[in-house]
Amino acid sequence: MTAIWRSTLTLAGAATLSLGIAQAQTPDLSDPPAIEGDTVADHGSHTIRMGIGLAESSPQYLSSQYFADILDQRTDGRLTVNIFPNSQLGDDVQMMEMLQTGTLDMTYPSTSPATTYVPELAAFDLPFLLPTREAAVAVMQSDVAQSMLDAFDGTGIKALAFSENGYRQLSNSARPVASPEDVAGLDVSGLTIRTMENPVHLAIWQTLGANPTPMAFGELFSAMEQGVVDGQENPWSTILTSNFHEVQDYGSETRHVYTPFILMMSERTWDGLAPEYQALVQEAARQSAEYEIQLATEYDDWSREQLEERGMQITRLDDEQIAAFQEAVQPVYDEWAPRIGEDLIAEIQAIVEETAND
Ligand code: TK8
Repeated sequence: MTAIWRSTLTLAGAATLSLGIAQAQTPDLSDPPAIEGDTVADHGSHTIRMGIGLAESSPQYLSSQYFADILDQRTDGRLTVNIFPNSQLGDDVQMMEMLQTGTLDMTYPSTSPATTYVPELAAFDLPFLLPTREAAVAVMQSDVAQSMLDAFDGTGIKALAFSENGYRQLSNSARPVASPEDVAGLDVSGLTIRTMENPVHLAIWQTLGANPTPMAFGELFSAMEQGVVDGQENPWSTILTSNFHEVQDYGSETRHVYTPFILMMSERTWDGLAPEYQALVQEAARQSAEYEIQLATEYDDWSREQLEERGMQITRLDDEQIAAFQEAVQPVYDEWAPRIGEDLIAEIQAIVEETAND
């Protein structure tokens, strides 16, 4: 364990004490894998600024800290990564633009707002495409996914690795939701739902009869607090680590989309690194992405239980109820599959099938 890693734990502990909350801040998390490999030769010192959307307790942050530790340890402190959490430097869209102009070195967005650079990424936004985490991981590790990363070449962004944001679940402040009718509100109005800045997500919630409002993640908490939107959708871990339960009474386990993250670097920063440093950054990105998926997995069900303990009323949906949502969003497939690419979607579905047969 390096000093950087230890300081994270201390911070988490301090937060627990000052809030006086007995509840655990994180589940029992796996320790990061030991950092192995030789120290690379001295090619100069660089400080890398990384902005991320989520909080210090999130798998996104913890794995970024591991990424930083790998670089630190394997360069004798010559590559330093400073992480800025909680969207303090901007949202996913802004931080990707900062990568392009070289005003920020690294960020860790969801794939959904990155579809403006690589349209094929929208395949991940199709609802109910990846039924299991196993299938999702197999797709993220496939050649199909690698070519999506490669497709960033020339955009000003070097895409390094996929990892897990996770299965998205609906939360809202108005009512329990167990069906598409509950979203649309037959006798009342449709829920106003914040979505990511992505047209397929907009289509999903429009089709379900909600009033979707695309909005930056960093503005979401106060938008919900002030009643500008009724709800949002994100993995349980994000709902918990971003304290959304303080302003959202209801949750529904819809699992409607599995969203990946992509760890990325400014091409300008990348081009300024010696080849040996580049290779190390790429390797550390893969290692930390793998660790992130593990942490996200450990967080998922635990976060739902924590949210329940903290008073959120969570509706579990049975297979039939999920099927009702799946049927209701079929028009999204009809509209978007041809635009995203039928062949690409078929390739992804073949990988999904393979994992089901294993
Ligand atoms: C964090 C975002 C976020 C995403 C969203 O930067 O915007 O809802 O799920 O968590 O990538």
